[in-house]
Amino acid sequence: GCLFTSVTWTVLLFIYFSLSQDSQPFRNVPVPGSHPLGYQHRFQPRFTRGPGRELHPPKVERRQQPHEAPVANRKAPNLSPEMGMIFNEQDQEIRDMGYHKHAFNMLISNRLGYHRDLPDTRNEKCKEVTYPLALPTASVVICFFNEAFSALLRTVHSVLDRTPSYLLHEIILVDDNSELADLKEDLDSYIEQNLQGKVKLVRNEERQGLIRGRMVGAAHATGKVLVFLDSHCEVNEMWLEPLLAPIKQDRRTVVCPVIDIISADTLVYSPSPIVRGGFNWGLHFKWDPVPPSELNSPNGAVAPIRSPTMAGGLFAMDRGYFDELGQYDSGMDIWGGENLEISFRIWMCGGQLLIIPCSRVGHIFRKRRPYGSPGGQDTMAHNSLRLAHVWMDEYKEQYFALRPELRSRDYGDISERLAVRQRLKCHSFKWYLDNIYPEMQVSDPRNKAQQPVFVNKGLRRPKVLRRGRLRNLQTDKCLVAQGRPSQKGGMVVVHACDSHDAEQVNWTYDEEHEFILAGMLCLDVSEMRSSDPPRLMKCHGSGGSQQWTLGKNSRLYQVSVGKCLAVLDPLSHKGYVAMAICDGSLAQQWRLED
Ligand code: LR7
Ligand code: MN
Repeated sequence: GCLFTSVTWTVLLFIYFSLSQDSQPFRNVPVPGSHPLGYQHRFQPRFTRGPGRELHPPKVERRQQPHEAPVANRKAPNLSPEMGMIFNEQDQEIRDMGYHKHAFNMLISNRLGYHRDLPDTRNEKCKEVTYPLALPTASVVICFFNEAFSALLRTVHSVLDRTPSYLLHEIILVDDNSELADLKEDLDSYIEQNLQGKVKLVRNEERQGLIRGRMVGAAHATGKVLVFLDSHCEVNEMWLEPLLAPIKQDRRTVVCPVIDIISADTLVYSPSPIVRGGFNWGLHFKWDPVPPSELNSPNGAVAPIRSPTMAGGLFAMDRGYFDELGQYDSGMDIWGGENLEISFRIWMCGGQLLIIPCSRVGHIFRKRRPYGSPGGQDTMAHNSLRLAHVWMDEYKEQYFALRPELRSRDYGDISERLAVRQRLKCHSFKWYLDNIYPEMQVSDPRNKAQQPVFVNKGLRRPKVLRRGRLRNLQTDKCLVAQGRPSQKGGMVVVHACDSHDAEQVNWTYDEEHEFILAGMLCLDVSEMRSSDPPRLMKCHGSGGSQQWTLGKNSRLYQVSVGKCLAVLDPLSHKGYVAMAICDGSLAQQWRLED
């Protein structure tokens, strides 16, 4: 089996390298200078782009780990558009099953293995900052439910690979009663064989959700500081010291790294701009630009930034302080709301919450959550309701104005949480708004229209690189919309080329690697069902399903699906096209011509 695997990998890598040629035009694409306002949605960061962006070369030879993915794999450039290439049915299955179960490209995640080098996304000045040698030790708590094995192990190994061992007290994995066989069967022995010592695995006998799950992890921890991470993260160079130093200075300081973006479709790691946490009256977390008054260092953000809220998954906090502050609300279920709850609590009860620009941790941003709650409840609403009733005083009316149906909804017993607020003699919510989040707009709750929203449209238009018609070399036909070119969800087909047909010559290919027809809709392939034919969809600007490369070898390669656009049956007048395994055949060759 082992021999077979290595032979297979050698063959795959050979094919992979020989096919990698058309990624060349996109190398050295600079990191876009991103403005925080470009951050439109937490699951659709807008500012990262560019398949095949040149990654930094490895700085140190990494330790050889005994039980990891095929060795040759690690030598591969860890990212190029071809990383998601589908070679056979098994690849296809891994990819589709991965999207279905995890909502990200598990094929690429598996190919990356458990270790990879990352671009150092810190500001240059961070490299000059020095930290005290004596810092408190950290217990890293990672709670997971049905996580992809490779993503979980890459999270764990990134911590082991990039944390000085004298600072890493332990890693505590909390399995929140996952159902996946590999997590149930292989994880123990993997830990036993490879991670003995630093990594502890705790299993919940019943699904608790991430909030109680983290409390379980914290209860097992014995290090001085708790560091929470999601189970699909990768920590970057020198990530921990900048988090520990401010806690050492003041134990009531809670810190978050900058959360870099790992693309769900390509697994490309790219930097986030420096933004801070806010929220809206729907009690959803959002990113805000940092007000100039909060930018503590004159040129570029290096110094800590006060943040009204945290995203939730990635932060460090003194363990004693975590207990003193009331841990979490154990009445909250599965997912949602705990991030705002702990943020309000930190500020209102005498602590502070900081974002540390020199600490970088990547997180896979998915477009949907791949799991629900056991009973199908809306746990976000339940949890938000609890936090509103405990912490928001009269301002909970702002929430109810948007969610009137929740006004009378039962939210369980909150007496223990009210007692926490009493015991800690916390400030009012008005104090929090006035002093910590003055940017928040408060409207008369009877006028529900006033939700602060970000306007992103028109801020940035990708530059058009080429335009013209897309001619298929086998059939000599051109790619057109099957119906009206403005019809969302419409299919594309090939049709006799006609230079008088304005629509045909109206394809544009832009710097975001999008193919746009008639300036309106983007050529898009469903990531969930990559065997569906491509369609014309609203351009979402976040790469993935709308990201294509057209190389010298004339193939129209879909980056996120790992396949090429092909004419299905060259003799049929129907002109159907589909995504197919790239084989270099004429049916898969296209020319974009004036
Ligand atoms: O029942 C569950 N049990 C779990 O153990 C459900 C989830 N989990 C685990 C899960 O496997 C994962 O490791 O909990 C972790 C977080 O769940 P995600 O990754 O589904 O959450 P998210 O990244 O979609 O959502 C963000 O908001 C959540 C609100 O409850 C949590 O605070 C997440 O930690 C948080 N993630 C981040 O802050 C990362 C950056 C995202 C942004 C912006
Ligand atoms: Mn997450």
